[in-house]
Amino acid sequence: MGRFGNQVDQLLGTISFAKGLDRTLVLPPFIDFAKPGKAQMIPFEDVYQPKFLSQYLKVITLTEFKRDIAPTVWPKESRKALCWSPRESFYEKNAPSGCHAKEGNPFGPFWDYAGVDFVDDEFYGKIEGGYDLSTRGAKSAWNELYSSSDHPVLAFTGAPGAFPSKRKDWETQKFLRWNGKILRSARKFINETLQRPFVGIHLRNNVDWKGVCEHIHSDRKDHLFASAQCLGDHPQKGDFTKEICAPSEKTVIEAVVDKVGSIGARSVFVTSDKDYMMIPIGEALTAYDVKVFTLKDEDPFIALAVLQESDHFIGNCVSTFSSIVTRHRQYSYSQPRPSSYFGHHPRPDQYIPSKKIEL
Ligand code: GFB
Repeated sequence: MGRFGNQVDQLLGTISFAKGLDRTLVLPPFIDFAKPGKAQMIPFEDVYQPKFLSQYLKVITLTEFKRDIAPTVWPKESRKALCWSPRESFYEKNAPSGCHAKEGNPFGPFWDYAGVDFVDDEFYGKIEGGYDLSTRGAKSAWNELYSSSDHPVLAFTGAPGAFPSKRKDWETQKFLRWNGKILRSARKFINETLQRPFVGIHLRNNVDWKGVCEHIHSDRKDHLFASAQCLGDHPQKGDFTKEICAPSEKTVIEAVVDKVGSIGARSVFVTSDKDYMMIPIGEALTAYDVKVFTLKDEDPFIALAVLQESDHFIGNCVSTFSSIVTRHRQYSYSQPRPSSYFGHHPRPDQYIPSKKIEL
């Protein structure tokens, strides 16, 4: 579901599901919507290294699965799609209700890429909690209803992982290590262009984002996308303001100048899906003799890999794209690398809003 940040979020839950059932995870491709028309599939191994993830659970690439496993273990006539409950077809009014696993974009292109057609459907809505194995009885229900001897392959029409991801699954991000080509490009850029210490910032400000931030008001209590990363689960670590979602130029500049000053940064690295604010940031930093850089023809994976390596990262709390960076920094090293968020003024961790008690 969604673009890269959303897909990684759901991947974390999917990893947890496969690990919880002691199943092997067939590494799915990432789905790229950058070009109009049919979604493009990016092989998992072109983005992350399977060997690191295999330190945590059993995995197999889709290529290996298609070549070595599927033809014998999952013969064509036994391929069933697994979805929560039957639904009507979007296109064929008279078709019986079912999973309609290959209907629409990116679903059709996804399963075509996997080389899979389904002969039937299975509905797992009967399992209380669904794919959330922390629900009492869910794990044993999966093992009973879908034992690996009767159902050697579970093929889901949607990722069996929550969105937004659950905090308990965040640490798994450390097993998602960029593919060598991405890492080399990021390190080359850092070594040849940036001077350490450097502050990395993510500015999420394309037109689609404006619509997202309109849903925020001061007494909003529930989360939006990745907002739990700065606000906490309750949420208890600050007020959910519009500035957290769509920081003004003033907020961005103040945060960057403040961080450059406090860590003695010598350069700033900016990524964005729209407005890099290069001129105002550059002007604000002239007094510090600090230069501001971006990647030429920014590749989102390389951009994320550079941000992960920064000495301090300032992200957008609501964006799942930012949360890839913050999770990596939090969990991949013996000492977490520092991150902060535009517009967020943290309250101490232990503060939890108390419920009003009527006496
Ligand atoms: O990753 P994503 O789900 O994060 O979607 P959010 C945002 C996409 O925009 C990324 C591009 O996957 C990238 O393709 N993008 C964002 C960027 N920031 C950058 C950047 O700094 N550099 C580059 N190169 N690309 C939300 C979703 O996006 O957007 C919601 O969570 C919804 O589902 C909403 O779609 C509108 O979480 O930021």
